[in-house]
Amino acid sequence: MEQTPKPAEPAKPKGRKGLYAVIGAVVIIVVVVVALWAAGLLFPTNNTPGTPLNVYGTGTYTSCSNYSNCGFDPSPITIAHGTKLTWTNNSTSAHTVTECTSSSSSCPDFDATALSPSFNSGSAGFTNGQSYSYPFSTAGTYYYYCQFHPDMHGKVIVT
Ligand SMILES: [Cu+2]
Repeated sequence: MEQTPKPAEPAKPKGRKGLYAVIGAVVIIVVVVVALWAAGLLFPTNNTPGTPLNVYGTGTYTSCSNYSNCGFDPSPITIAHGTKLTWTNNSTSAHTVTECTSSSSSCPDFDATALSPSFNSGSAGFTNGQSYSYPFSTAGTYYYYCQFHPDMHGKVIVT
């Protein structure tokens, strides 16, 4: 009987071990993405409001001092990690939410601009009716201030 040559089998990708590694990697990626999504850390720029924080102010700010005629309320605030805070400007001036040193007595201090803050609403600030949100994923105590009115300062305790 004549033997017909078998067509060459397609090359196996990388064997079963390689396949399992790929499947494992895909599963891990899916789990991480779902976990981040559940924690609200994915798509942080969406419009879902977080825990509200009032940025208030009256007058000309020439004598702006926290807890009298301008500031962040409530402060301090205690939240669970994974919670997003949303600061809303209800005053007539622009303000910033800018992380600063971890010492309450020196926050804000005059070196705060050198800190490379981990959260910062931006040097342009946000104006009346606008909001700035930041999701806090890591437990700790955070301090922040307003770059325009350094007497405005706040504290966030993340558990
Ligand atoms: Cu301000």
